[in-house]
This record gives sequence, structure tokens and C-alpha cells, in this order.
Amino acid sequence: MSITFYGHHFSSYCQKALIAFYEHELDFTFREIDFQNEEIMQELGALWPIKKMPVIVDQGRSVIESSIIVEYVDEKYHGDSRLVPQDADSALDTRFMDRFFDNYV
Ligand SMILES: N[C@@H](CCC(=O)N[C@@H](CS)C(=O)NCC(=O)O)C(=O)O
Repeated sequence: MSITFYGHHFSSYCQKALIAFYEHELDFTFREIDFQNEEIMQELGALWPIKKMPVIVDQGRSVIESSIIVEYVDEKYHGDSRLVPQDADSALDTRFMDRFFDNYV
């Protein structure tokens, strides 16, 4: 069963999360968010009442927030390479950059 990705291609937070999918060459089903489409908005709202994207569903588990999605995918589906380093100090540097770009750029 492939992962379902709720998002929109014009959303920078979705693009951030999608990088992890592309880097790890993951199959996924893309459910495009359309604010005019009640059905998809209800589906998203059932997963995340705040109705922000991206949200992913993997094997019945929903994962919310772009940074958490990147970490989840990286932890669960990494190949030889990692987006978040294994070394704790280096991982902090990576997370700092993530927070910096999300909050200030
Ligand atoms: N902190 C969240 C931010 C998500 C976010 O703000 N997503 C925007 C799209 S880039 C959104 O869902 N906007 C729709 C809305 O605010 O109704 C994350 O990193 O996933």
C-alpha cells in the first residue's frame, strides 16, 4: 500500500516534504488539496482538523507537519543516504537550518 500525500504543488511546505519522497524514490499517491472541493477538505479535516498541508497517511498512520514528515520518511524509508544525519550534533545543525528557513525565510 503506497503512502498518500495530501498537498498542493504550489505549497512550499509540501515541496519541502516532497523532497524527502523524491530523494528516497518513494511511491506515493498525491491527493491534491482544493479548498473548493468539499470531499477532499473533509478528508483532510478528518486527518488534521487544522486543515493545513502537507499531511501523509502511511499504513493507516497520519503524519502531520512538514518537518515531521521529512524525519518520518527519512527514518522509515532511507536507503544509503540520509537527509537528517545519524550523528546527534550534525542532526541538530540540520534541524536548525530547517527551523531557520521555515521561520525566517
Ligand atoms: N508548520 C506547517 C505549516 C503548514 C502550512 O502552513 N501549510 C500551508 C500551505 S504552504 C497551508 O496549509 N495553508 C492553507 C491554510 O492555511 O488554510 C508545516 O510545516 O507543515
